[in-house]
Amino acid sequence: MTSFSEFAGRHPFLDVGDEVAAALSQGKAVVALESTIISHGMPYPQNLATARAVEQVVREHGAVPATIALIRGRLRAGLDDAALENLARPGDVAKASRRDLAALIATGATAGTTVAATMYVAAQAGIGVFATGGIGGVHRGADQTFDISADLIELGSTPVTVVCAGAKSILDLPKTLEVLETYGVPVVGVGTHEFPAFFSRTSGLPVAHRVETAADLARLVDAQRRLGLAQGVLVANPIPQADALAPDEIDGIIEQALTDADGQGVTGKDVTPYLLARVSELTGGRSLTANVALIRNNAAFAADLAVEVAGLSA
Ligand code: PSU
Ligand code: MN
Repeated sequence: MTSFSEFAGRHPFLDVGDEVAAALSQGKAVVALESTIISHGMPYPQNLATARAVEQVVREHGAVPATIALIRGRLRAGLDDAALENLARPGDVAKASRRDLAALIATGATAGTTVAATMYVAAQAGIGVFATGGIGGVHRGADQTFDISADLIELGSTPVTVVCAGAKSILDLPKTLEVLETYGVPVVGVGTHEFPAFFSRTSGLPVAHRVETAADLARLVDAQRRLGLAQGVLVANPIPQADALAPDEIDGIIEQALTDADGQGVTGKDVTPYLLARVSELTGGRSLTANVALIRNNAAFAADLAVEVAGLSA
């Protein structure tokens, strides 16, 4: 990635990779991918293998991947392999949500971007579809801690469609859905009327809207855009049946991880990474296998969606 296209100059801190810029200027399908999942969501080297595999899945489904991160003080949409490796290797990589961007840019830092920060960058670059694993949400005990992920506020204010597998039950899922409703975010189930719980396909919690195909969803996304609404669309795509974990298997492990986080006094932005790592440890890697499978599944569906959306505006 040596030269940057027409986007250079439009945004003072954003570089869009050549392939991504070319696809955008030709109205072709592009899928944004986040990078906190690489830097803080999975262990090395599985994180690097997954980051590469997810880009490949997006390509196989006819779209161009745009992994987004902060690299030495510059926001980037579209990473080369050296940048992916830099984010994946244990080292001096920060976690950037929206509130961290200015400070990290000012110090020339390298960071994985959360769903919130990635949505901001995607919107700035003109990318409308974004795939991830799970979003942040309202933490359990939020009535005391007020720990509510900035991902939810971003979904309420930035018009990007985010394909996820629901949210992990490390979070308070009913409160997460309530906050999304308050912020006016459409939550759409893919082939389901239930909000999936990341490792499992069901949570017992209904979602307001359901689609069966990427083509159906493209019409919804197009209507949201033409309405001029500022909100994103949250797409809840359940983990494939074959990869799902039994809820009673994972529930006890999540309880244990939450107790451990409490005991260790973990707070603020460290809570989510701590819980993710602890759940992975306690399942002996079974959760990691499920995590990889659902991300690939989301990347495939997001690419199909981006192709459909591109077809609508062609
Ligand atoms: N949930 C997951 N995997 C992840 C994350 C959340 O199952 O990797 C990451 C995402 O990048 C998400 C971020 O945007 O954690 C949320 O962090 P916080 O709760 O601090 O807002
Ligand atoms: Mn938090």
